[in-house]
Formats: sequence, C-alpha cells, structure tokens
Amino acid sequence: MRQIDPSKSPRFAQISTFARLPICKEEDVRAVFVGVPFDDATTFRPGARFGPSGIRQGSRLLREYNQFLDTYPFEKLNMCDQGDINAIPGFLDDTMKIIENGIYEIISKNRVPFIAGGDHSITLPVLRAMRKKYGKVNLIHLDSHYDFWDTYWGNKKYTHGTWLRRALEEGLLNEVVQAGIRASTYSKDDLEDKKKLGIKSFTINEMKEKIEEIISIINSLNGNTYISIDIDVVDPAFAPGTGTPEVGGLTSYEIINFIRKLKTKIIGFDVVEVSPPYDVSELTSMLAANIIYEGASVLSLQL
Ligand SMILES: [Mn+2]
Repeated sequence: MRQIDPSKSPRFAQISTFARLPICKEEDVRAVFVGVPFDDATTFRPGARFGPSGIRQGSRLLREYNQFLDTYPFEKLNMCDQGDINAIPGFLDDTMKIIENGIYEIISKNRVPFIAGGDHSITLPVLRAMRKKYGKVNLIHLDSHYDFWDTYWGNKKYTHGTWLRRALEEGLLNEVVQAGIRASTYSKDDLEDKKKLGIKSFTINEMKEKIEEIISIINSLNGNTYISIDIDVVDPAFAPGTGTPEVGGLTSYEIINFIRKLKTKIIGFDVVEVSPPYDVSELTSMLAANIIYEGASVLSLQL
C-alpha cells in the first residue's frame, strides 16, 4: 500500500493510521499493523492501553524507502492498518480469548501481524493463535525483565510478568532466546528458574558485549519465529513512556540496528508496554513505530 501522499497532505494532517497507510480491506496483503489496547494485567504504571493510538500518532514521519535495508516495506508487503482488537477493560479472560481469535483471523489469511500493545500479557493469547496455525514457534524476546515469574498477588497466574512461563507450560514454544535482561529480581532463585525453563537468556551486559554472537544464534534458528519486544529493553532515557522502566538499557540506535540484522523467518511481531501518558515528548511512541518499520523492512526482504 502507499502512504497518504505527503506532497499533497502534510504529515500532521489526516486521520491517524500506522504510517498514514490505508485501513485494511480485503486485498492481498502480507502484513498488517494491529493494535491491542489492553493494560489490565500490568503490575505497576498503567497506560499501555493508549499504546496503539500513540504509536500511530508517532508513526507519521515514517517514509516509504528504508535506505539501510534497501527496501520499500509498505509497498512490498502491501501493508495496511487493521485497526484495533476490542479488548474489554476489566475482563482479562474474555480479552485473552478475543485477542487469540482476532490474531488467528489475521494469520489464517497468511498475513503477518505487527502488533502494538498493550501490556505484555497480550503476547500469551497471540502465541496461542500462532501455535494453532503454525505449531510450536521460536520466540525472540527483548526485555529488561525475565517475565517468567509464576504468580503475582498470591495466585494470579495471568499478568504481564508471567506470560512467558504460561507460554512454556502450554507448550506453545520451540526455542526461546531472550536478551536485554537487567532488572533486579525477587530472589537469586529466579536465575535458577531460567536454567530449569531451558531458555537462552542474555543480560544487558552480554547483549552489549557479544551482540554479534547473539544475532548469529537467532539467525541460525530453524522455522517460524515470533518476535516480542518490550519497549523497556530500551533505556528510559530513550523510552520513558513505559510501565516498569529499568535504567541502563539499550539506546534507540542499538535496538534499531539489532532488528535490521535479523534474518530469522518472522511470522509475527509485537512491541508492547508503550505507555504514552508517561511521555509528553512522544519519544517512546516514535521509537516503537520505527521498531515496527524496521521489523516490516526485514520481513519484506524475506518475500
Ligand atoms: Mn519488561
């Protein structure tokens, strides 16, 4: 699809869609932008329900040609804006089902969803939909947190900090590579859990020191791969608008450059935990929009 022509209509004008792309109709499209505005499973600062609209607003400056990957992603993917999945505030179980069905509907048409969260709990129903269509998938998970805690508040199993453990328990995942981890943890035992769960996990120090090695591990994965990016993997100096910020993270350049190097087969992609109310400068939303743009560019090279 083509963006609204900026030579005729300024970039601050017109209704907000992702990158000023058309709203999806029944055309032959390979990738869509879709919002999942749900933040009831967040454990600290809320506001990620405003992520999709914030990211659309922050995407207005994206242009059609990506010179670093030599591609026109929107045109190649025939990408459009699918609108939002209607999450129900206050009703986690119902919302999980609605997300799973909504994403399944998209991927059953062989479209790759680029999903704007929402808090990180939304990734669990997305992965359930992926499993239904593709079987077990690989997961690349960028985050400052492990997200494999068992429960919160005593016995609550479904939160934005437990989705990864649930996904592993439910047998949704093949290989898991997570990177960027740096948050303090509840106990040293959390590090033991990492070994027990059998995932490849890299701290921010490892990510900074051996980025090429981590990329080559990711690029050697076989089969379908889902990419889930918690914006808090980026330093709050670059991405302050998020629910559980952790200092000492990636720069915006580092994450963009990381994504450009991915060669794994992408079947879905999310950017979650963008909470625009905590960021009056729109930096976080603009970064999230650019991360999606780079992910779409990488996918466009795989066609
Ligand atoms: Mn996180």
